[in-house]
Amino acid sequence: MTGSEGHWPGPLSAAVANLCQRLQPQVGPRTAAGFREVLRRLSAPLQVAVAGRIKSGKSTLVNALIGRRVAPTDVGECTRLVTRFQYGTVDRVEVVFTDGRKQVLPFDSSGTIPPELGVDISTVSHLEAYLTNAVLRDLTVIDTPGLGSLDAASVARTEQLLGAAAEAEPEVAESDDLDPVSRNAVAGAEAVLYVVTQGVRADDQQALAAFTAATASREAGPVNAIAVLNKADTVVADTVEGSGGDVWKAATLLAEKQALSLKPRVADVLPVIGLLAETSETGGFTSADADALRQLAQLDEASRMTMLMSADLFTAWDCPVSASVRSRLLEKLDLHGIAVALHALDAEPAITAGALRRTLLDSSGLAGVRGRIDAVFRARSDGIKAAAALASVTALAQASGDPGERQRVHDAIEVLLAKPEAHQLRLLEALTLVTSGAVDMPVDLTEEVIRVGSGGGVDAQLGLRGRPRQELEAYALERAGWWRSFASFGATPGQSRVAHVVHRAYFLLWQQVREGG
Ligand SMILES: Nc1nc2c(ncn2[C@@H]2O[C@H](COP(=O)(O)OP(=O)(O)OP(=O)(O)O)[C@@H](O)[C@H]2O)c(=O)[nH]1
Ligand SMILES: [Mg+2]
Repeated sequence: MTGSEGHWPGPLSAAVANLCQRLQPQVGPRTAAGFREVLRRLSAPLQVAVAGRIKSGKSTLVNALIGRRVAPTDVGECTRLVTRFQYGTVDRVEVVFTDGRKQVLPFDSSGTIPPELGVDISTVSHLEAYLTNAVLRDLTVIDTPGLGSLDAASVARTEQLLGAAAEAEPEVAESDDLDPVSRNAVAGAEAVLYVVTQGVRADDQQALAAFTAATASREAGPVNAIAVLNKADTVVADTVEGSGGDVWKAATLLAEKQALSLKPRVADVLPVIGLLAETSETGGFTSADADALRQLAQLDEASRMTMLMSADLFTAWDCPVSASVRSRLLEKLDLHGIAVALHALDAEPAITAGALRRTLLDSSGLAGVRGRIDAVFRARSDGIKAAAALASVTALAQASGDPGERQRVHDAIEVLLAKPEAHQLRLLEALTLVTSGAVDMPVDLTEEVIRVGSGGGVDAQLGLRGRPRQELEAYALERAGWWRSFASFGATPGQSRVAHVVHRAYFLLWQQVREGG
């Protein structure tokens, strides 16, 4: 699919695609091959990597998002591999070997990718899963091995995907004419859903920074990264001040605190209970489960309280529901989910299994995560993809080793960026400079740059959601003026560069308000 009439996600991507097509005859064969790959990716769905530390619940969330329990969780060698879930007309999994060979894998009887592949895993590059699920039509979801795992090879795979290992590991593929550096430049994910659990560690920060830096030449953190605080159900409410003993409230407060330490690298940290989301979204919650819960709801208060104190007590306590059924409930819902279900049954004893499933889904927080994915990723995929593509184009030219070629590519990019419709790309670049710390800005100005650069509609970009037009217009003009003088007086060269871009962004917003009204 190198075709000239690809369907791009929007005008920016189309402009970058056009640039690649025009440059193709003027560059060497290797760079041209890279450009073909860039073009292919530009017309493909946005690639979102789900990343995070080992056992943080990445695969569980992937399943919840896709709506099918297809990624193996917990054990097996698959959890050490990168798996790309993309749309296909027939469900199919392929093992892709480092030498480019592919081998079709059967799903196991429950429709999951078999946790053991039966091949030498050190020869495997990654897995490609094609699924008919509608969610994947405009989003390719990439499950990754945990960062911080003991197994260096899996970490390397993830880092390579996230772009952290720019010059790393020459996993040479003979099947195409791209060298490793170039392949890496175009292979990285375009956006990341970062999974943390209670307590953000220094290496979480590092991984996110690496991702931002790798895609950095034109891309930004808060534009293409969101984080979730997974396993919200396991937060001990009493340890979080202000939670009033409520688990969800405690998790929300914790997530807000983590947002402070992860900002400005991510747009948001949202609490989520991946396990409940997975169980309720993938058909894991059955009417037999509902019946078992119904029986448990009838126990006397004291037994119920005791059983809900720990997983051990829950399965070991003497009770009419069999121990194996209880373990199954634990596996699917964990204690908090069971408590949520029992609550719902108390409130409405005749509640149907379907409604119970819905209650569990609602309490998982998945809707909030989906909403953010839509707002942050999907709505901006044109800008994100265009920026990623430009970063790849730049890296390819850099790697070519031909100064003339590098100059031609550089000039073409400058021409592109000078166009008004490409200003969004400049803004993304400015955002990156500020959020990565490359340009030092006072906190309030940093926030402003992020706001202006993060899209979501003119009023949101101006920080005046839902305000009348006159107010938007006046404010845009006032800030445009302010940033212009900031660019000229009293700013460092880096700040001045950013300020020019922000000034112009406000000016374009002002125009937009005037024309829109
Ligand atoms: N209580 C609870 N358990 C969860 C939640 N999400 C995932 N788990 C459990 O955590 C374990 C690890 O989940 P995975 O989805 O395999 O985690 P992962 O991050 O993909 O793990 P690796 O790929 O090995 O790094 C599984 O037993 C899940 O059932 C959650 O929200 N709450
Ligand atoms: Mg996993």
